Amino acid sequence: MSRKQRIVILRELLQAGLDLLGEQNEVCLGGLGSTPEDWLNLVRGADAIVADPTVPVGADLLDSAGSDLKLVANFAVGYDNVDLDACAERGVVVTNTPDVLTDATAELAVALTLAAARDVPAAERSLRAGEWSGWDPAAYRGFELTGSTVGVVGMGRIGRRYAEMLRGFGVEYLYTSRRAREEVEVELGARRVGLNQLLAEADVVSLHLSANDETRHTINRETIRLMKPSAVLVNTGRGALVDSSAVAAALAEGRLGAAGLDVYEGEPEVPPELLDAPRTTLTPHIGSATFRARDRMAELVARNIVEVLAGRDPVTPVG
Ligand code: 8YV
Repeated sequence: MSRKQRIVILRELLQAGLDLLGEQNEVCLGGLGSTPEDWLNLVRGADAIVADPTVPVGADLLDSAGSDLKLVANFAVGYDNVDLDACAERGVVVTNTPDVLTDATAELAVALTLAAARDVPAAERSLRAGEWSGWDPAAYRGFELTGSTVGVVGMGRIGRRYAEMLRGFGVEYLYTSRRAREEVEVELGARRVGLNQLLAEADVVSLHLSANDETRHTINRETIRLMKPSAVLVNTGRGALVDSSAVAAALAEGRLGAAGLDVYEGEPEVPPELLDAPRTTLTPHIGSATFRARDRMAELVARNIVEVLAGRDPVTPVG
């Protein structure tokens, strides 16, 4: 009888995914509280590993898994936590969960755009604190999205969906992308420009880049100087795209209008300077956190495992 395949879920996989893994496999769960030390032990002898953005997958983990390892299935579309070279050197396939979270993440970017522009969290806090003393024409004023210029930094799947969702606001679009995206130019009248021009002209700057050495701190002290003092910055990509101290300082000094952020460097810590900064809407990395998207992500993780362990091609390989 052939041996059971060992699938190690380093933290958590939703039931929708577990249901597809089948009883013929051995499935081990680390749980949300598991530590890097636990992971090194758990992976021993694994045929497949399920990771997520909080689990760095590097040479040490791969070596601890050993030579049976065939697949790292990342429970996310972003895979900056995975050392792709180390996986390739060991012949380990890497997969992610694209498409199924595009709508959910784009919707959160829209929500953050509006919430930050109108500073909904501060208004809500003020109401709850009993500070609302009646109608005041000068109070609680924010920025209006209608008719504004929206800069989409990174016109991939999520950036495009975000742009499409804003159509009803009659906005103009600028975008950056490694290559021209004819579809969005035709569909939305979007203009491809360099980053500096986008930052100088946009009323809203929404980041949809993957995190790597080139994109680290795309928004920093210098690039913020190019932005309008009323600009709204939105980040649903990765925390590393933004120098949070520079953003917090610019907000405090009135050199930036507002920020809606879902991701942070060093999660789950949130840079304290952001917590103290005015006009910030901060959410805890919930871009894909809808019932539908998370279930479909979990299913895609499982489908990749089933295919690769059966010796077939992965459904959504990376690289
Ligand atoms: C979360 C994401 O990381 O897919 C990504 O890249 O950032 C989000 O979907 C994911 O939900 C955590 O598992």
